[in-house]
Amino acid sequence: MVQKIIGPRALPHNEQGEAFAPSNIALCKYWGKRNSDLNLPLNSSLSLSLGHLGTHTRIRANAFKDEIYMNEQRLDPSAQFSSRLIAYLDLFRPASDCYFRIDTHNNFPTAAGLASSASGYAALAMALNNFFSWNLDGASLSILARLGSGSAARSVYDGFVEWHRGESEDGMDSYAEQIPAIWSELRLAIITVSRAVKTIGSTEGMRRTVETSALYAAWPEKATRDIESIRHAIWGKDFAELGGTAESNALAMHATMLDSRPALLYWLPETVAAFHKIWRLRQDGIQLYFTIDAGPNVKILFEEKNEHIVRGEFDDAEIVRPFVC
Ligand code: 2P0
Repeated sequence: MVQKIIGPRALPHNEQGEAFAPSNIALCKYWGKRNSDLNLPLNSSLSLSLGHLGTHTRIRANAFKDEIYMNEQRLDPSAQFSSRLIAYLDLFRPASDCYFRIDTHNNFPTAAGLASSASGYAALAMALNNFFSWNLDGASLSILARLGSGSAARSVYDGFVEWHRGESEDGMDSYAEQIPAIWSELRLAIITVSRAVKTIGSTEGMRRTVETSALYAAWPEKATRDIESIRHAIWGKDFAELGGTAESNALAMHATMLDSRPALLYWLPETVAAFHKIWRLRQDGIQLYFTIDAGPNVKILFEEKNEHIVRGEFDDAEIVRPFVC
């Protein structure tokens, strides 16, 4: 598959290649794979990129071995993070004795509990594209990023992004595209409930859900309907439809997790308390909606006019303006 995109590997390279990719939060979630080697999803998904919050990566040639630095710290090559990254680099080496030095920086607070794999693999695929001067288009970059981590397929663009699940077995039609809409007043707040590393990662969580949850059968169809509604909401700038659908989609994903054996529950008491607080404020007429990924931290969707309320009600909220430079 990689050869179909980049052609023969024996290319000269530049002195270095670098790129930035934003983190992203799905409004319609990716949950479940039909092929775990190629990260091919069972449903399409739709996300919002987080503007300036993301990963910057620089790649250079290195003698003798790969070296990976994250936020200036040299990583142990045998750590799980490094071996996954090195296996990804293996897909692109022009020769087996060609090594890389990777310097990667996440500018979002680690405490925010944002997944680093989405922006990380998108930035790496884009930095490789610059290093080898492949001149790839967005769809090809999205496919290469997807091979590192599914959600990275969406992080090669800013703004609203739809990742089409595709149908083909080789995954060449499973890539993301930008939805060219701008919604300057849209805001997202990250409410950090826990900084602990989760015990069950998304890859394992998805596998368990697909294999054991009876409710999962209804999920791909729900996701298809939700993407339709979110697209409609984006083009009509209908915030209640956007937020309401995103919230319902996240809760449905968690329902399939709860239905798994053994059950998967990523929520903490503080997570549920945040849900209740958001619902209470909504009953009082303040348009706040939440979404939540495979972890305990809550993301609130709101419009600019309610920013002071979110700041007042949620002390440690990290507020993101996805469409403001
Ligand atoms: C998403 N998540 O759409 C969903 C919602 C978590 C919950 O994409 O196995 O780290 O690398 O393809 O991309 C997290 O899954 O999983 C994710 P892999 P990934 O954002």
